[in-house]
Amino acid sequence: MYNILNEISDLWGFCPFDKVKDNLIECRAKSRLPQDAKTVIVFAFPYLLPEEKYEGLNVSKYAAVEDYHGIVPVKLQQGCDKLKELYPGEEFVCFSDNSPIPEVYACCEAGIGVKGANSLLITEKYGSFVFLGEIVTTLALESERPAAGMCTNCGRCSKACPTGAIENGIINREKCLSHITQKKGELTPEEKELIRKSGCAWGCDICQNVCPLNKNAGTTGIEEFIASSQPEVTLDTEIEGRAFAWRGEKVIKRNLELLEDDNGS
Ligand code: B12
Repeated sequence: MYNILNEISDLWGFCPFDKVKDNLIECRAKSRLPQDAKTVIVFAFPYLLPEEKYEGLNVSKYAAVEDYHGIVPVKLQQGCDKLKELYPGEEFVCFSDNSPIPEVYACCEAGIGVKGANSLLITEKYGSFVFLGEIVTTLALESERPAAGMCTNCGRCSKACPTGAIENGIINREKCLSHITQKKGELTPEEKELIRKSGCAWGCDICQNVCPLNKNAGTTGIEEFIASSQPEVTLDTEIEGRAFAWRGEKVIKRNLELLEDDNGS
């Protein structure tokens, strides 16, 4: 069984389903949860590239590689199929992002990292530059690692956040610049200015880049991410398969034009 989990990712752990069952996120995917779920097998997928691969970067690092929504679920589903062969009487259902599981919390319970004041999971090996995904199963599995706690709360992320979105270890998602870059329609002059100043047309990495626990974050070995890296997005970039595609062409183009305005002025 461990071989199957290691093939999915080198970073995984077990969280009892009971720990998350009262804090599930309301979403359509919730109906796919197995009836008698006992364990959430959580996985972290690193996506950080070597520094030289970020030349010209004008989107957040997670958006510089192919959209993980097309990669992580495939790896998880392959794992589910193999686990089902091994345990035919049990159910295995995978989720990532569009998931009823509060992923950061489940990973902390499984002991694969700590929750940062920036609300993200920080792992020892890859820092917070990881995507999360999970397999929810009826199989009862004993957690191997103790549950992890919080980061050191050094305050750097909250000080560096240009919108003041992080207060006392709690993030205000409406204020988060990543959220602002994803908003549809006309932005306020203040929001436009924030995007221009950040130089980032999609997402935001400021709270991650300043985190001391990310200082020695390891780079990804996942071929699909390495091969697909494209740090600079332009108005001509094919958006299909990119992290910003789901929001439609208008939003990323609007943001890119804001950055162009800045370069021209
Ligand atoms: C909505 C969302 C966003 C929103 C809001 C983010 C936020 N922090 O609230 C926006 C658009 C702003 C966003 C931005 C980003 N996101 Co986002 N996002 C999500 C998503 C889809 C849902 C999060 C959510 O709403 N959770 C529900 C809330 C209520 O959860 P919560 O605050 O953690 O609290 C719950 C638990 O902690 C738990 N809990 C807490 N304490 C306790 C105690 C006990 C005893 C118990 C039982 C439970 C419990 O209960 C709470 C209620 O359910 C998750 C995927 C997922 N399914 O989790 C990705 C996710 C968190 N995002 C991710 C990423 C990569 C990002 C960005 C880095 C992208 C970027 N570069 O721009 C930024 C980072 C911004 C930031 N600092 O958070 C990754 C994070 C990976 C990591 N290392 O942690 C995730 C996990 C997606 C993934 N599958 O990889 N995101």
